[in-house]
Amino acid sequence: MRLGKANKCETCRTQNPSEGANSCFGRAAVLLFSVRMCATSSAARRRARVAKPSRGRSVRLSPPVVVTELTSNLAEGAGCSCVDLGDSVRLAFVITPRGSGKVREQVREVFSVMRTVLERQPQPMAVTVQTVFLKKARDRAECERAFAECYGSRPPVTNYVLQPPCGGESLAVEAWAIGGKDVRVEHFGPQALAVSYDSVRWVYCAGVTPGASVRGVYPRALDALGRLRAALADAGSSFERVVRTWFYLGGITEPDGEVQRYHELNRARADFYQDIRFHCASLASHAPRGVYPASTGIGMSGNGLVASCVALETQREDVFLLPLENPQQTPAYAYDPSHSPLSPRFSRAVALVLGNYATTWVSGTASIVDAESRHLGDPEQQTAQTIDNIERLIAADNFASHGLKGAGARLRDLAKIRVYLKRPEDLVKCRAVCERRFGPVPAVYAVADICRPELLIEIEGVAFSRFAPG
Ligand code: 3EB
Repeated sequence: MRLGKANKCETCRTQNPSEGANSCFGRAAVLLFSVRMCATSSAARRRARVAKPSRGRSVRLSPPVVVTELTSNLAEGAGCSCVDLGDSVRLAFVITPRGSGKVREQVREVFSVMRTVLERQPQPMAVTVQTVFLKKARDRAECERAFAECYGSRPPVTNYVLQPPCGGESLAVEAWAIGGKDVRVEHFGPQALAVSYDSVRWVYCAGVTPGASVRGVYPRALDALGRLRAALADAGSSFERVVRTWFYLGGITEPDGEVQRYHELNRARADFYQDIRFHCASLASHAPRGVYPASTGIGMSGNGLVASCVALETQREDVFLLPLENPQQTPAYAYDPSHSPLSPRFSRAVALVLGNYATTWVSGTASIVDAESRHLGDPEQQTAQTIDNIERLIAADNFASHGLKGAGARLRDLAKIRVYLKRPEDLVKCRAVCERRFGPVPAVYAVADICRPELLIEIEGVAFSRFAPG
């Protein structure tokens, strides 16, 4: 990635045209570190508002859960969030090299940016899962080789998805790292990995694709779901424990015979989930019916299918899960068959409360009110409606009306977002709305068809907030 002629670093506010991007982001890393150590540091551009009354509310005394640093040396939206959950620390990276050089060099730059930040953490960190957004399918093999060289014997599980970064770059990378006292990472081949600490065990599966000989979207989706189940089993987990899924489907709005490819994915998922009782063990007592993982079902170029998931194993008694629906949206699993003969089986969000913290996975969210698409043809209003939907979904009063008081999150609590755009030309309008509403959050903007042809924008994310039972 190359620096622009007069590229100013937002973080250290220096004119920095001669240095490599790493050194500057390295300074961001120092700040990241110092912000965590000293929550009153004012040097960094932080999203978390510390000791600053927001909209007339009382001063927040506890340190923020999410602290974000963006850097302008990388493409727009690139950056890192540090999520401090006490016993464990997570870093969420979004890195989009600006460069037009060899893919191998771009991967090495991505890795070196991450490594610089990781090495400055006070404890060892491991990259667990990453998603590589690729412009060209033919770059994949080179990308894989380059990452293999970088990570050596401890690679993260990786999704390669054909969703070109909106700025025309060859690739973007979203990656999660974790560290903490007693954090243990186990590898189970290229598609499954487990992280354990404090009597919780996270299992990440990524890059799961159907067998090459399977034909038709329905059989391919069933095959991929079966392989996800096998990957979960390899890592000592099971589908019952899945909290979040992603399905990337080439030609999602195109027909498969007489029906839309997305509808065939929904049919396979509904059939596959038929006998699965999600989270019977660890549900919050007021959990509603329709207990499904949070999910994203999204397009990509080509005609492939990639599936990924996160599962949680625990015996702890202070852990509970809450599937959330949006009061202004029909639950997707209850959509009328006109939208898809078998409805998409997912929850609008799934929140996990663990000790004093809540993690909220926000499903892919679009400009849908009740069950209808809104603001047809208007990318700005679709973006605004989508963000309104997310804000409402994760708000404390929505948690409360699902039976959980003392939890909830705001848009500023999102550690990273993904923004899918059907049309890259909508980027500037869409991003302006996102930046205004979310503040400076690491963000991937990628080109993908949304499952309904009239939808232009879809957004997902993960929020971290405090839980204060009361
Ligand atoms: C919607 O609200 C938009 O099929 O897993 C969003 C999130 C959407 C997940 C899925 C689909 C999925 O219906 C589409």
